[in-house]
Parts: sequence; C-alpha cells; structure tokens
Amino acid sequence: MNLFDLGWNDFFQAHYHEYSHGELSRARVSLQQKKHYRVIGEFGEKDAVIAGKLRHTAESMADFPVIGDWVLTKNTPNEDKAIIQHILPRRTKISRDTTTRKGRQQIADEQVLVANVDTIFLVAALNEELNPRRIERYLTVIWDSGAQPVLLLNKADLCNSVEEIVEYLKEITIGVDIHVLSATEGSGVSVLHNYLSSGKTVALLGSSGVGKSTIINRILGAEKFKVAETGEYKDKGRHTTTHRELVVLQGGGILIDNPGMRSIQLWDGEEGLIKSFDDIEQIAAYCRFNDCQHINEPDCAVLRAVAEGELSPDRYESYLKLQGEIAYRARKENWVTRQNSKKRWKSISKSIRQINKWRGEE
Ligand SMILES: Nc1nc2c(ncn2[C@@H]2O[C@H](COP(=O)(O)OP(=O)(O)OP(=O)(O)O)[C@@H](O)[C@H]2O)c(=O)[nH]1
Ligand SMILES: [Mg+2]
Ligand SMILES: [Zn+2]
Repeated sequence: MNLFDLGWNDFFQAHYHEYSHGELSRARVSLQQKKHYRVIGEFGEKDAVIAGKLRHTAESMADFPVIGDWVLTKNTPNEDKAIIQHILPRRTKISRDTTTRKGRQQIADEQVLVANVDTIFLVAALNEELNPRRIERYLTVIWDSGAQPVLLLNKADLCNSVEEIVEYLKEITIGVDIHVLSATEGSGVSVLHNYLSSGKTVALLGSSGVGKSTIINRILGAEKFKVAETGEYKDKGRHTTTHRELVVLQGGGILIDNPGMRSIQLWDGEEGLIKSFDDIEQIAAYCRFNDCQHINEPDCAVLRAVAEGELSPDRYESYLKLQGEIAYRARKENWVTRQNSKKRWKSISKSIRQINKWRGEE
C-alpha cells in the first residue's frame, strides 16, 4: 500500500523525523473498536496494540490513537501485531467533550472521534426526524475541526417536500454543499465521488439510522458494512455500526464509517441550557446594551458581577463557552465570519485571563 494513497503528505512527513530515523514504520489507524486497533501501512494491514510507554504517559483520552490517526509502529518480523509507539500530530480532528475518571474524580476531557479527515459528510435523513437545530450544531463542531462539511440529505425516496427543505436548510448552512440522495435507490450518489480522490479522506457522521453505512456501501458498490434491517434502526438505542473503520477506495480516496452519535456534548435542547444559566441571564438584563456579548462592552452587568465576586469566573467561562457553541449565527455564514469568530474567541479568552488576574490580585 502506497502511503500517499492512504493520505500521507508533507504535513506528516515534517513531523515524522521528530520521532523516527527510519526504525519505525508509518501507518494509519484503519480500525478502532474499543481497545482493538488495526493499522495499515507499507507492510499491509495488521492488528495493533499500544506501546506501554504511550499508555503510561497519556494524560487525556485524546492521547490515545483514534481512527484516521497517523502512527509510528514497531513491527517485529515474527510478531503478528504492530506496536503503536507514537501518534503524529493531527491535521484535523473532530472532538467532543467528555469526562474521564481520574482517581476518584470525574474530570472534563476531550474525546477525539476521528482524525485527519479532509471532508465530513454530515448525513441526515429526509424524514420526520430531520432536525435543523441538530444540523446546525453538528456543523458548528465540524467547522471547528478544520475539515470541510458537506451536508447529505438521504432517504429522498421517503420525502415529497425535498425542495422546500433544501431551501430552508440552505439559509442555515451557508458555505456548505448540500446533496440530496437515496442510498437505497442509488440516486444522487455518483456526485459524491467528486470529494474522493487519491489521498483524500472523507468521514461520515450523523445520527444512528440515517444511512451512513448504506451510503458507503453504495459508493463502494459492495456490501462492505453492515446495515440495519429495515425498521431495525427505529429501535432506539441501537447502533448498527459499533466500531470505526476506514476503507481505501479502488479508484482513490478514503472513507471512514462511524457509529451514529447520540450526543456531541451540549447537544440536546438548547433551551435547557439557557435555563441552566438563568442566573446569568438575569444579571444580563442590567447590561447597558441589549445585544451585549459580555466580553468587553461598557457597562456590562455580567462582567461587573464577575469582577465584584458575585459570579464565579468558572461559571462565567462556561457560559461564554456555551454561547460560543450555540452562536451559530456568527459561524454559519462563511469562512470570513469563521475567522472573525476565531478572533472573538481570542478576545474572550483574553478577558477571562484578565478577570482571573484581577481576582488573583485581590
Ligand atoms: N428508504 C430509504 N431507506 C434507507 C436509505 N438509506 C438507508 N436506508 C435504510 O436505513 C436504515 C439504516 O441504515 P444504516 O446504513 O444502517 O444507517 P447508519 O447511519 O449506518 O446507522 P448506524 O450504523 O446505527 O449509525 C437501513 O434499514 C437502510 O436500509 C434511503 O435512501 N432510503
Ligand atoms: Mg452504520
Ligand atoms: Zn453584558
């Protein structure tokens, strides 16, 4: 297997030499199922385990390999397993907030779902479960990952108001290509090949049952991935795909199938979240400006409350973080506003640091 066909490029090459002078093999994680890994490289495809050292120095879940990672492995000729020694820096990653246990405590942590993808096919089904808010949130997370989102509206065969839905979704997904398809009937699938060329990686994300595995099988022209029996997926809590796996297409390109996601932290019910920051919303009623962002505006009641010790900086910080997460107004527009929103984040973290400093000096 040629490394470039697997997605290797200058970015990884530049980091490779920091870790190895040729004694380790370069490979990509092609399967991840709990603690079981497979990797694929010039040596072919192999089961893999994580080196003890990597495990012991890991401080976060994010320090473990995930599907799509480029890793350096030690392959001993008479061992059938490759040993993963290092993870190369990730060019892009989709992460979600999670918690892990550290001793007796549950601490906030980052879980990386998939690494080094160029394009994410966000799949939604054109049925009664279609949820524009959920699409917006997924898109927010994808934009943050560094990958390019593409929205696939699947199960067009079940829907007779496709055009209205697309028109509506266009408004909230500016800058995102939308494709309508039916994976079971095969319509609209061929255009997806435009995103797949040698060395380019595409991952499919979306809720369980929307047809991710069916779409991949269609693209491959083979029943590679297990798909739910009709109706089976309606059975809530059931995921047909239970692991993450990467396939290399014969004509070039790489596809990654994922299990359906139930939550990308903070996802269910934005109203619930706003309610949970009721105290801050109440304080905010006293800000001078109605549209105050509580970052650096004059006469901001929230900033005042933090400075006077009425509101804890931690709580203020998580509030802002949440605002950032649901502020799709700013992010949905396009790359330009996206850059602005990055700048905005910078100034947010600056003001948090500033406030912490004031408090430290008291
Ligand atoms: N009518 C219709 N059904 C579809 C279409 N695409 C997929 N399905 C059906 O939807 C069900 C779920 O499809 P899967 O491909 O297993 O869904 P998934 O997104 O991979 O689900 P998880 O692996 O659980 O995340 C299956 O019964 C498919 O046959 C489509 O275009 N139209
Ligand atoms: Mg699946
Ligand atoms: Zn304010």
